[in-house]
Amino acid sequence: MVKTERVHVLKEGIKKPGPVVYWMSREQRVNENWAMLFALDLSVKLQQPLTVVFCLASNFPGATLRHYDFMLKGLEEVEAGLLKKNIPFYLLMGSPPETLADFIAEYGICHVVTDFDPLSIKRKWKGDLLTKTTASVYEIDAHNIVPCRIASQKCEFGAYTLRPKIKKRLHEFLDEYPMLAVQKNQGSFPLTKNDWISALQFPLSNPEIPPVEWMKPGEAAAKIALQTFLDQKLERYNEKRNDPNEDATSQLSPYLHFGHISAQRIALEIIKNLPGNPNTESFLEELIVRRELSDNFCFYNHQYDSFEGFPQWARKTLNEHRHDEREYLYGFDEFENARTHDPLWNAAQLEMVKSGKMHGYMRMYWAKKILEWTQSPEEAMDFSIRLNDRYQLDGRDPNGYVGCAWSIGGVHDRAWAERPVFGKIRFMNYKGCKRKFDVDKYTRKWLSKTNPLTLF
Ligand code: FAD
Ligand code: FO1
Repeated sequence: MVKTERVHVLKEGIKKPGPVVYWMSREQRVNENWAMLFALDLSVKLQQPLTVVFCLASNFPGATLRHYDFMLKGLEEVEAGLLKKNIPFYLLMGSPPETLADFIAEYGICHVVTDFDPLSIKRKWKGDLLTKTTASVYEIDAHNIVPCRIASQKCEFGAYTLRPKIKKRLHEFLDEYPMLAVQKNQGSFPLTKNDWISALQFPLSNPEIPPVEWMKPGEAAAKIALQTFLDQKLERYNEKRNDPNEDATSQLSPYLHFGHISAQRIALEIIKNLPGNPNTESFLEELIVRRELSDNFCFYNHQYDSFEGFPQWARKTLNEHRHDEREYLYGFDEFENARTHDPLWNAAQLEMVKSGKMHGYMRMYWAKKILEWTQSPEEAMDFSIRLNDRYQLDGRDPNGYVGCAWSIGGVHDRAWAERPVFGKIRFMNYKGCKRKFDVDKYTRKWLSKTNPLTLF
């Protein structure tokens, strides 16, 4: 049922009968989740009970109340959905390797299924777990339509090199999901409800950053957002997607980040809805090629969030311009509080702080100006990633690290005409934005939302 190309065996454990656990992490949904489907398949084949756990790490890098609130509400929906399938769901508090290893030992678990994630923190969690358990451990790529390890076995130069590799095999993997069956026997695992009130009792970094109100978390809300995009926006996507004054994009990135919906479901619906249409093509280019390119970069380049991870040509040109005079220089607080000389940049910062989601076009301008107005490209990466992860609902994601590295370090881009500070890194400026959209309208909207000195 689940293609073997999606399955990667992290550890062949001691062969003995015992329950199966799905350690849910990236794909926080019940349905249309290949890791969930694989875990139930395995438990039926072994005639062993299946349970699902989520390890809640209180110190996930960059995560604030805004993110934990969105994520935990989505997980509450997962619990309800799994109860209907007679599959117990436990929220384990504490750092995953230890809490999970204790759970495995306590219940004599013999098979651990988890979902693919290229980020360093997940590699570390899984690496630590392997040293603490004798159970078999399987990793399922339920995020990418063409599994990351299958699409390419190396770090790709850009979309133009990955695209043909994905297109060649897309038809094999872009198939319909089977329904998740009801578990016949959950064994000795009680179908209890978790204590969601106390789940958020741990000390949160930046508790002043409030949950977003305009976007509802969870699997059901993600499906509604997809339907809204299909019904009202897809046909204008090409024409309007780069205009930050228009609500013309899918707004699906937070749902994809937390796994409330799969890219595969989105692609299936888009193609069904508007086959062979240029809007469909350009949307799928972003959803499939660009998104899978981010996982490819983070998986094969462990320095995905730093200057050292930039391509050689970019490091060379940035080094050659390291000592160029900066016309403006700002510290982290000035950026965070939207206190630069540029009202357009300040407006983009406030859109992110206030709404939790900066428009895609503005993210490029926003990050490139941080390169222009900081002491060094290293500092630019540090500031942009910290701000992106702290305020973006879809932050802390391979797309974010690659987005910053593309903007500041030319990752997946080519060399452009040389200029101060940027060297040959692609340049963007206010004038370029003015040619693209009504800058005053966007600036007025977000600067009027609040006094920049009081973010909330
Ligand atoms: P749509 O245009 O509707 O796109 C649909 C989906 O395609 C997105 O949800 C996303 O999964 C994917 N996608 C679209 N554009 C890109 C892209 N450039 N790279 C990779 N995938 C893409 N995306 C995040 O998910 N999290 C981030 O933290 C993030 N930070 C970024 C930082 C910078 C500096 C830049 C330049 C880009 C960043 N992006 C990030 C990529 C992109 O801006 C967002 O994915 C997009 O704006 C999300 O809005 P949407 O879902 O409405 O996009
Ligand atoms: N994944 C977990 O397994 N446990 C967590 O406690 C956790 C917290 C968290 C907070 C914010 C956030 O943006 C992501 C978080 N994730 C957590 C990871 C997330 O589920 C995704 O897997 C990755 O961030 C995407 O690569």
